[in-house]
Formats: sequence, C-alpha cells, structure tokens
Amino acid sequence: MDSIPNRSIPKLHEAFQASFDIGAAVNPRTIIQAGELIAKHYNSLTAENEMKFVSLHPAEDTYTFEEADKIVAFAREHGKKMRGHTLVWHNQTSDWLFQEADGRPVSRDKLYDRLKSHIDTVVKRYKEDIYAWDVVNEVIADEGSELLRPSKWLEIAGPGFIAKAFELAHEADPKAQLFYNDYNESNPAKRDKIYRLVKSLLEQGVPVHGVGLQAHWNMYSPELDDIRAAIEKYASLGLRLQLTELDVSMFRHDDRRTDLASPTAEMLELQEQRYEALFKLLEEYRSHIDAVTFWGAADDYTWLNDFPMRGRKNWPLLFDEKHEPKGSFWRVVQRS
Ligand code: HAH
Repeated sequence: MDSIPNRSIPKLHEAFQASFDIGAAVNPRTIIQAGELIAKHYNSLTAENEMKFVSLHPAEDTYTFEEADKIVAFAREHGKKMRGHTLVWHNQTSDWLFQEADGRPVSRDKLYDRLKSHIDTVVKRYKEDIYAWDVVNEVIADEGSELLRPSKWLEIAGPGFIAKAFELAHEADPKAQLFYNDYNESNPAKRDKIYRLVKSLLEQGVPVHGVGLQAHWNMYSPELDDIRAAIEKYASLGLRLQLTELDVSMFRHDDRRTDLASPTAEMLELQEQRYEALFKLLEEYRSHIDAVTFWGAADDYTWLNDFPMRGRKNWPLLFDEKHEPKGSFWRVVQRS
C-alpha cells in the first residue's frame, strides 16, 4: 500500500500531553471496529450512550450495565481515563422515573429518592474508573429570557433538581469532578445564562467543579472570538473547563443539502484551517482546559451521519472513514 506506515503517525494524545487529555466518545461497536485507532490516539473515553439513564436503568428494579461495562473494560485494558455521561438530562431518560404505576406524576420527594438510588448505584459502581461526571446536561433554554428549559425535572421538582443532582453525585463519590455540560455554549446569550446558573450554584455552595463545553461546532460558527469569550467567562468562575463533545460539522446550521457522498477538496481545506485555528486557541487556554473530547473517533461512525438531516453523511472528525489521519489531523498535530 502507498499509505504512510502506521508507526510514523504520531499519537494524537501524545501531541497534546503538555496541554490537555484528548478523548473520544465510543460505543460497543466502535471499540471493536475502531479499537486500534482509539487505543492509539485517545487517552480518555466517554460512553456515547451507554451510561445515559435510559440505557442503564430501563425500569425501577432493572439496571442494565452490560454495554457500559464493555466500555469500562476496554478503558481498563488500555489504561484510558474515563468521563461519565450523563446523570440528569431531559432526553434519553426513562418515563417510569417521572411516573407512578398508574401514570400520574410522582411527587418531588419520590423523584429525589429515585434520583438518589440511580446516582448511588451508577456513580459508586464506576468509582474506580470514572474521574469526572457530566452531572447535569443541557438544562438551559436556548432561546428567550427563560433561564431553564421546560422538562419533567423542572415540572415536578422545580429548579432545585440541579443542585440536588450535584449534591447526590458528590455524596456518592466525593473524589469525582462534577460538571455542568451544555451545547451552544459559545453563543453569547446562552453563555451568559450558563454562567448565571453555574455562578448561582457556586454561591449556594453546590459542589460543581467544571463546565463542559460540548463544542458541537461547524466550519463557520461559532466565531473564534465567541469561543474565546465563553472560555474566559466560564474560567472567571474559577472552574475547570473541558471540551466534552467536540466535532466540526461540514455544514452550516441551516444547510439542508444531502447530495454529497464525500467532502469536496474545498470543504476539507476549510475544515483543516478551522481545526488548526481552534486548537491554537485551545492551547492558549490550556491552563484552564483539562481535556478535549471528540464526539466520535473517526468519520465512518459519527452521530452527525443522519442528524439533523436524514440520509446525509458528515465528516466532522480528525480521522477519515478508513481510520487514516485527515489533513486536519496533520494541521492539528504539527502545530502542537
Ligand atoms: C449532545 N446533545 C448530547 O449531550 C449527547 O449525549 C448526544 O449523544 C449528542 C449530542 C446535543 C444536541 C442534541 O442531541 C440535539 C439537539 C441539539 C443538541
């Protein structure tokens, strides 16, 4: 083959070892199909779906740990760190949690009792393996003046569920780093709301240690200056920062085209420039940023295939569909 022999490709995480960890979201298929790539290039792993409430706790008396355990076993085998994702979210959460057997909504106390059982069971099970948890995911409203998005959590418990989740997670594992995690985190209006929420949690003495910037970005937005301002604003709270779900979509937010079977040369070049500029910025803030986790390992499998446009492929990561390093990989490691 005329491809470059594997040994001459630097390990991505080693290229950034002086700055931050480099993680990937994985699942039981990708640790097999891309196991070698993941083991080589990433030193931290997040379960893409397998530790979400609906995956682990489908019925009140049923926990299903098999898939999550496969990922933890892979991380152990290869000496990888692990982040936990996620304890409280409005999506991928089982309906039973919010309901009595007859379908009526549960009381706040009952919801909190159930949340405590869930957090105790899950966080304690993975205590030796997981050093940081996304405790609360995406509770801020994207638009408008409301701080919090409508959800069953808010409806039943009121805004106190957020502090409650952090307190329960801290009790379950006092050593774990606890994160508030959200997307559109660099949008100035949403950034300010995330800041307000986290600041008020800190003022109440709630154990929150970090802000997770999901960083589901594209080649055009957010602007570097908005990313910079968001990092500075969150860091001003004295919290640790992580990019928790980084990818760089090739399509603008409102782009609906579905005709491409592979990226054009122009798209690849634009993505290379974008990745280079992003990592340059991230390295500037390395004293605040502990980890940069990609939401996938390589372009053959990414949640952005089919989302938000059905039937549309996307190529948001640093490795191509054959697990070869893309131009973006080289731009990122050569500037590190
Ligand atoms: C993230 N949400 C979630 O945190 C992650 O758990 C999931 O696997 C993918 C993306 C981002 C998001 C979304 O799912 C839907 C609309 C907007 C943003």
